[in-house]
Amino acid sequence: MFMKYKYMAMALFAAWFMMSCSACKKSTTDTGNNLPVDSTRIVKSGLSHPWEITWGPDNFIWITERSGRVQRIDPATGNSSFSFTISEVEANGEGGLLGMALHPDFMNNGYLYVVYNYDNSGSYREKLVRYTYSGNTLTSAVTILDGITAAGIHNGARIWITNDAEPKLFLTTGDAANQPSAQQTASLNGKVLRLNPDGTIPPDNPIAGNPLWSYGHRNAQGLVMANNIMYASEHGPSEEDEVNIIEKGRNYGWPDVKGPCNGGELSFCTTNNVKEPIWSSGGSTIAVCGLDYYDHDRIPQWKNSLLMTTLKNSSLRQLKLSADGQSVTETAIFLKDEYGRLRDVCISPEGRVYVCTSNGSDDKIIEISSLP
Ligand SMILES: [Ca+2]
Ligand SMILES: [Ca+2]
Repeated sequence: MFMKYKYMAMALFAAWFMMSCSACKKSTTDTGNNLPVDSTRIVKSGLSHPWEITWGPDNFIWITERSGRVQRIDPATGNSSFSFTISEVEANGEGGLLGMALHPDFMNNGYLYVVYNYDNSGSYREKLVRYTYSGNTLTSAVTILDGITAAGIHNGARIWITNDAEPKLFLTTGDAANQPSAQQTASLNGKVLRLNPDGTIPPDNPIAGNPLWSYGHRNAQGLVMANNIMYASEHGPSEEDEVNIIEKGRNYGWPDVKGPCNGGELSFCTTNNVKEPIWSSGGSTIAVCGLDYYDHDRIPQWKNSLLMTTLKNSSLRQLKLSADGQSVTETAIFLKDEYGRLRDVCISPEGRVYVCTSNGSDDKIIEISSLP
């Protein structure tokens, strides 16, 4: 009888602990503050604010620079075999040419998607445009989505296209310095948007006729899908950078909630079913940016991890995932202060990792082939 009550008390305590601790940060282990990498190699230098680096199905690195240039770079030599400048791009503060993605069937259709900021009759705006790569140039520009508000800060924007029979295009947008827009479902800002690659709106989006997929985002600049889970990294204000798992129709809290739900945020979180981050930076920020998923034998220490670049903290962060991908179990820091601000990351099919800097002059692409 005594044992029965003891177990009941333990179960009640466990239930209370789980409820009261729903806002607690998941326990993660920091395995190192500045771990060494070896076999780094400068692939390319002389760049200016590279924003996107992505590994193409042609085994070249495709890159955008904020001023409007798209290039195709040979990862072995650093030679640029193709360069095209989008003249409409207007770089202003953080704005300019931002994310880029190649269609899964790029080798056949040549579809290349870019998102950039431009001047629309005196208004600074953001749009998503599809080009066709053909004859070693970009032709046939088609506007896929327009009318996103842009500003000198908080423009997002990463693109992810799923590799399905019917691919879907996801785009992160920032609040463009207008915080309430993130909670307004009619606004295109502060969202993860979901479109068909031709710009039409999928019928199974959360709100009919609306590209909104999730909302309450401040400025997400990293986006990757792995094992059917979509991860996004998001800049916090003076605290609480976030990594989120993006789910259909969910509210991610901004500007009412920063990082996990706690203190005065709890009632908003309950009322709005806010989805908490799987990782956040706590009381300071490191300016989290490009995100990719690593699961290759070449660097076994990084298997089943998110790799995330940071600007302010000038590092590459490893976020080791749990087996189900739903939480972060360990974090580690690499390349800290070695190359300056790091903007984006991509991974080759052979498991080599590439990062690009964002220092503003003589920016570089750096290859990491192994860890000690
Ligand atoms: Ca959030
Ligand atoms: Ca909070």
